[in-house]
Amino acid sequence: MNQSIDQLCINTIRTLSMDAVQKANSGHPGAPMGLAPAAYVLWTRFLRYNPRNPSWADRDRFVLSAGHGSMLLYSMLHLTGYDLPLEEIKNFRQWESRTPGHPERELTPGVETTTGPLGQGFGNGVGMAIAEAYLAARYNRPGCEIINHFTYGIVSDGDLMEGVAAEAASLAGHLKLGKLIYLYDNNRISLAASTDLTFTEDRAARFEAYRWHTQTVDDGNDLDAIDRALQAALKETTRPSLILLRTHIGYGSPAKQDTFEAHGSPLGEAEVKLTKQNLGWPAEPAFLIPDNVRAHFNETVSKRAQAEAEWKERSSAYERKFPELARELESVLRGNMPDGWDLEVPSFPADAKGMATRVASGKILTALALKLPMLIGGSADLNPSTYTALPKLGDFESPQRQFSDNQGSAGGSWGYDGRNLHFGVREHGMGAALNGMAAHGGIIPFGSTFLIFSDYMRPSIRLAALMELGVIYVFTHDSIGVGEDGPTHQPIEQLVALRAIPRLVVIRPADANETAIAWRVAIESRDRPVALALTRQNVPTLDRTKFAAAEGLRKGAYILADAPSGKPDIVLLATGSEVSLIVTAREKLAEQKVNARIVSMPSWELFDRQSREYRDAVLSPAIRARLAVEAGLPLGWHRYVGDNGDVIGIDRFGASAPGNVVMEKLGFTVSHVVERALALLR
Ligand SMILES: Cc1ncc(C[n+]2csc(CCOP(=O)(O)OP(=O)(O)O)c2C)c(N)n1
Repeated sequence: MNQSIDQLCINTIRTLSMDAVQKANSGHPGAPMGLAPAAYVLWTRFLRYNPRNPSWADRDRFVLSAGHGSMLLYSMLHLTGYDLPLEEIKNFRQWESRTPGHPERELTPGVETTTGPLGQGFGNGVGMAIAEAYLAARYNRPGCEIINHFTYGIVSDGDLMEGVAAEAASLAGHLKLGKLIYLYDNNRISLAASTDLTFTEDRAARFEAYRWHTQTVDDGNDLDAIDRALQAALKETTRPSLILLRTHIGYGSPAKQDTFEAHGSPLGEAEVKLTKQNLGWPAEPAFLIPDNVRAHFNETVSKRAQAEAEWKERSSAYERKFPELARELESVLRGNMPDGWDLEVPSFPADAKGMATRVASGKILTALALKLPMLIGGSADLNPSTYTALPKLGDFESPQRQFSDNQGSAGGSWGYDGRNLHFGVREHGMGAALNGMAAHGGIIPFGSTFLIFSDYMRPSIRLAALMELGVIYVFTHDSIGVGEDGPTHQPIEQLVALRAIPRLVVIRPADANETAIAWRVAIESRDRPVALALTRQNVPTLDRTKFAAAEGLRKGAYILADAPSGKPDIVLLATGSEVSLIVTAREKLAEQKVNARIVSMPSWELFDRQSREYRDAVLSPAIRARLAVEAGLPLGWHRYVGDNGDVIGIDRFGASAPGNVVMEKLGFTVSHVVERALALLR
């Protein structure tokens, strides 16, 4: 093959991708074929990584937001020597292979984040750049840059069309994240059509308006032009970069280049042959990697991996000069908690008037943040309502930005060492960025909004669960108890919808002390996201000398108070604000000689993890009269109350009126609980 070594490498990437898709008879060959030159330049001249240590903390991050082009990433990971043998490439999209249809974090070494739902990766990259900027600002010292890396990404038409990318781009531009560099695969084709039918805005102008640095490269095969654009992007330090790269989907395929047929199905045996011929490539064998291509990649990669060796030297110097900071950084990167991290978490005295769990949460979060430098986050423009500001711990903003009006500032420093993220009214962008922050490492991210708007970030929450990321969501205004804002703001099906996401832990604490335990569980949960559902309205702080300790929350459900004999006539279950209803209902029932056990059940997921023995001890399946009370959709509760049990829930939308009135009208009163309990016993 009479081709330059660059060309041979690029055609190897193309043909590996084509062959893998063809063998699997499924997948997306077109994007990898068009993007091969850009990926080649990026991996051989720019990215700093070490395939032998994929989790090296200061590596550059790479996000393939267009996850359908996964074969591009797998080809690169294989050629650059990650632990991804050719057998895995041949096993693309097969059961238990490490080359799944879309890139999956944790499954494939070198894959930083799970992508596939378009736009999410774009937002993850923004979160990674936020994490890098924070850790750099906190731990670097003049002459000692211990954290200093870039976040690169490849984004597609689909990514840029999705709303989540618009939110994330707007945020990144505002934050002046200069170390974020995206290559946009401008191939003018998406899954079902030419972008002439769908996507004709001036993308460069749009990103300029977001205050991004944009460049256009007209020829996606021009390695020098790609190189120059990436160099210029590196030099731009106060704006994220978008390089609009004109590529051709299915490049080299005589019949399918520039058509949407190249997007999502194998080229076909005959077309693969013709394409290889066109590229000056032998038809056989499939999965051909010429020896000189192997040698070239090996040589290049060993040079690139030098970066880690140099970093280790810098690390040793850093440890000598700043031993305390170095220790903190190491433990933060490992995800270890400092000793006594929860010692300052308040406990709350019994109080019949009580406190909203969102308010308790604010006090607890403030105490935790003082001990945990890795805990950073904020809300989607709702801090005054969600109590998620960290007072005096700084605002995460570019040090370059001048503010004429700093209302809403949390106080403390302005800069990338600020712990308060002002996400703006961008729930979905926030969700995607939180995932990127968690995936980056060194951060425990939290994000907050009203429970009703969890719907706006649900796709990101699902991915956090899929990726096993320890993101914390603070969802306040968790029921019709919200009141006057009315049905648009009153969650009904949101709790159940969140519980439906596998691996997500949903916790709806009953009072201030349960909230303190819930936060501990959330901090400790480093491989599962946790959603806290908190009240807007006051709830009584239970007297724990009369009721079981709030520690019981760790088990998901626990007996607050039992029938005197331990043999109740009825079991009452409730979560969150409704726990106080069953507490009083128990007293009323006792007046009528009915013995009730009351169970606080803040988390189904935590409860389901307990032994059968424990679960039976709490629910007593032999007792058929079981009543659950929750101000949300009753769906799912019969699993706990049984076929003969009953649920007081809500299967309609809420209403606009004061919260206590809406609660009363929809049946959340002690007398209604008592009435339904007695009905069950009859
Ligand atoms: C949120 C979301 N919606 C829809 C899809 C299905 N889908 C996969 S790729 C794609 C469009 C592909 O167009 P483009 O992003 O331009 O990629 P290219 O065809 O250039 O590879 C669509 C609609 C998806 N993956 N994610």
